[in-house]
Amino acid sequence: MAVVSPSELGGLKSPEYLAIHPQGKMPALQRCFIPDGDDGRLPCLAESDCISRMLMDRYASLSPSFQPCNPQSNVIARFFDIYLAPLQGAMYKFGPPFAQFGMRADALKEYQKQLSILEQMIPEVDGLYLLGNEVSYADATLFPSLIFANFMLPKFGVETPLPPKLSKWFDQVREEDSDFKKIYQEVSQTGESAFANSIFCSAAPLITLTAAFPCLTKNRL
Ligand SMILES: N[C@@H](CCC(=O)N[C@@H](CS)C(=O)NCC(=O)O)C(=O)O
Repeated sequence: MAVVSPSELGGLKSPEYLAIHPQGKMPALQRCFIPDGDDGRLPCLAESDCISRMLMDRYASLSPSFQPCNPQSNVIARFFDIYLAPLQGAMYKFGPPFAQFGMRADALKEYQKQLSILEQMIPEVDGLYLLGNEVSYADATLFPSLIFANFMLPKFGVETPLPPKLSKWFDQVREEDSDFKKIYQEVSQTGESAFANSIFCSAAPLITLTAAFPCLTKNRL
């Protein structure tokens, strides 16, 4: 599978990219890039949730399955997509609007409130992953975006970016699962170098993060 920056197609809002994703957002999947992917049904697929579900279905015979039919995993993933993901722009967009908010501070406060609600949805289970010993779609949905939140929130004065259960899980998977470790290094190194190259400025946040982080969504796993 090839990962291509939308800038190679003229940018997110170019006619070429809008033909792939009418909302001009990342990610989008061109099915011809996956083995046997261009089966004539849909040449392009937008929305990270739909891309992920298509891939889980297509590779269902491979392990791990990511538990695509587990209601608890799905509810965590859906909660994240609906209530947290739209607020992420407050951590990288240069100016408003930030979802329904005109002020960055209000959007960041709402993001933290939603994180605390998400925390209550995390079950008390033993095991490396959110739902126990098997990785699920919930892990794949939360992890890449929470690397970003963990990296960015302190730059806005938030000293403890992740609540306790999420923080424990986050540290565990990034240390003990080699795929999560790889994603962690990839996303955080991109952030560090963006700061080093002054794409960000902590004094006056900021930001052209969309360019710095090709995609912060679940299908990075
Ligand atoms: N619901 C969409 C959200 C996609 C999204 O907001 N992507 C961000 C980057 S992670 C983006 O493309 N932002 C640029 C913009 O909104 O112009 C999904 O999950 O695919």
